[in-house]
Amino acid sequence: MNGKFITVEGIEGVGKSTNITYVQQLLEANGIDVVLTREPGGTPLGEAIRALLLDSQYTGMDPVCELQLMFAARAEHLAKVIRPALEQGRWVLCDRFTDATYAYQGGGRGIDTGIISRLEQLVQGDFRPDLTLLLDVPVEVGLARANNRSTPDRFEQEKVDFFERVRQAYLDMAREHDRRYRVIDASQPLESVQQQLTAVLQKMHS
Ligand code: Z5A
Repeated sequence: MNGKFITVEGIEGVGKSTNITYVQQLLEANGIDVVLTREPGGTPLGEAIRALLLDSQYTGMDPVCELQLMFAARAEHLAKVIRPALEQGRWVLCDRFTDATYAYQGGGRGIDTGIISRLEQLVQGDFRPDLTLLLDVPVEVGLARANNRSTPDRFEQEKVDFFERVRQAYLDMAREHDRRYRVIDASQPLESVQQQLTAVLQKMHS
């Protein structure tokens, strides 16, 4: 595959949505053809699964059900959007991917990472992102930013200790996969966050 696959990760309210558009514009300004997408979602079927996953009506959803819905949406997304775009030489910029499953279903819900890894192998084989941008903030900062918004979805109703485990799982993955990950200090003002992102991306396509 010729294109590059970049994922953006972090706990709730870190500023993924705010910054992913900035990253897209930066790449496009350098003549790169970018497909912006997200997980769970990114296809009609994936978006229908996303609606189920976020619906507060299903509070208390069984963690293994949740895990399998994440990978079901991902299989469709890979087949219909991600792999075809990369094969055409386009770059895919994705708001969350499998690392979110390790962080939320593994770290947050406590599902054994060996089980997640088996599903990852089934759905993706050896396919992994070329670059993962981890926007990192202390949990209280992320939650304070997110709380300024509308009605909380099923994940946003979780307690602080859930998000502490999610954040720790991300930081552990960043250490383990340090060639793929770049950790961005997203607690800084937006201008500084975007300077950090620019520095990382300039290195990538220079
Ligand atoms: N999930 C999962 O469990 N397993 C999986 O495998 C996958 C996902 C793929 C939906 O994801 C949920 O799915 C997610 C994990 C789960 N749930 N949670 N939590 P999502 O990515 O769609 O939802 P999200 O994490 O809740 O995203 P978000 O709430 O939209 O957050 P964000 O995009 O990171 O934040 P934002 O909207 O860009 O910024 C929040 C506010 O902060 C906003 O007012 C900004 O203006 C402000 N902001 C941003 N940056 C700054 C700085 N630097 N300074 C000051 N203020 C700032």
